[in-house]
Amino acid sequence: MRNTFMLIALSMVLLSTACNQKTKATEQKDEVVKLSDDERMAWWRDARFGMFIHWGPYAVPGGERDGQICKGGAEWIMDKLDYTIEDYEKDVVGNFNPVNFDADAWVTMAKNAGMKYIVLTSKHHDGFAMWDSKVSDYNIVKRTEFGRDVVKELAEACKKQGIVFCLYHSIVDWHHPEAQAPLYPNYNAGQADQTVVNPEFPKYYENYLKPQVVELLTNYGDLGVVWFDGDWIADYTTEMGKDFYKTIREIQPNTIVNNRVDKGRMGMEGMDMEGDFAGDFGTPEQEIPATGIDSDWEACMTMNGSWGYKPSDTNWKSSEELIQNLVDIVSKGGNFLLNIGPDGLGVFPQESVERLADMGKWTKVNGEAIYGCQASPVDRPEWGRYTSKGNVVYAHVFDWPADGKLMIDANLKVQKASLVTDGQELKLDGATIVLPETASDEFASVIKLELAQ
Ligand code: H79
Repeated sequence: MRNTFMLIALSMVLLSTACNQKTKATEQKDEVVKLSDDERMAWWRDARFGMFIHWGPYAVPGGERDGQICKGGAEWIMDKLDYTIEDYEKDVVGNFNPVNFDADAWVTMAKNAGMKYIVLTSKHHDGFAMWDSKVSDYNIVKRTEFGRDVVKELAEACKKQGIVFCLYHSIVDWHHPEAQAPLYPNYNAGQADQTVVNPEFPKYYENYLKPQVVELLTNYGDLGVVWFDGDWIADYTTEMGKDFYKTIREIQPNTIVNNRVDKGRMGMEGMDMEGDFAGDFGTPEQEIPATGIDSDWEACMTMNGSWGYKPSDTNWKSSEELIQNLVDIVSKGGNFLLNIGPDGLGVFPQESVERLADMGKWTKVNGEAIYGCQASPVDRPEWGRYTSKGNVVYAHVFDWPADGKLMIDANLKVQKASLVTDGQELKLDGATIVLPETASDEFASVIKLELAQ
């Protein structure tokens, strides 16, 4: 009885802080309820599936300049195809006029796909701000004919549709004079040669990078996550990282910050090495860890090979692969942040729209086996993956057995098995489940296993 009461009270606190933090913060500054780390992470751990959006002026050239196509991500075109700052401002920023941008439509597509949060690039390595910044006029409102505040429009659309709004922000800046260019042989020197030191960088950190993030934390309501990138440059230090993390949590105590705010990350694998580093979750990029990890993590991934819009890259992952990636990630205790690179007019590529729709169809039916689920309690089976929730284990069958017999891990004491698709109960024969002839889902068929108490 007492426990039930505590649970209800806790849910109310969680709900009210999630919904009203801004109101409270603006009306009665000292009344923001500071959550414990587990309470603060609760929505994110339940959400499991989010949308990454890489969008900026680089969407205009889409990875191509004078017939040349840049290698890798098209958001790197300024560096990869050697734009001067002046040429980038003129040819790329100068032609950015995304008249078809529709924040509500974007958020609806994320929501219908089953995604629970959106992470938008407020600034990528090119240094261009996608909001009406007072710190610098190198931003979408002051420098484009378009003139609209994209961060604001998306923040509002997310709030309206019940999606958690989050921002990606790059520490690297190829436009700010104190962050790089005149001091380095090329924009990327700080990455290639870790011995190059830029004595001006601390000024950029204090007077530009930090104030811009403070602006975003102050003027756009609650941010679910602040997602940093560019942590690898030698000029950025662990002292800055710890100061940044502290500053952010002072303004929004319940926000979540990724581990790239500090210097603990071990390469693309994304998890922190041993040591005292700031950050709330690990960030494997374009890869899924081989086994489960017993701490918070989120794998980010593209649908083709590029984060920014790149029509020349037609190497799209199939809907099946993307759905199975989501299942694989949740079976290992992680979140899936799946990227979209809208084009220069503000439209999602058709290939992405189709894949989002397929994922939506799947999550609508099988969402109970994803949201609020934890890692598999047993080793991964040959035919697919397991996820778990309390006393239930979900078997996600990727390869439907031809003989109609599904071998279940002997450590699972299954009392009842049923198809998630239609609730149909399945016959149990020891550690074997007797299946219908055809798979219940074309991508991943889910069987609910209720365990003995
Ligand atoms: O925004 C997208 C990319 O543009 C950005 N991250 C995603 C989310 C990105 N920037 N650079 N990279 C990805 C690749 C960088 C790789 C390296 Fe390193 C940086 C190689 C050496 C320094 C990471 C840190 C791997 C080793 C150390």
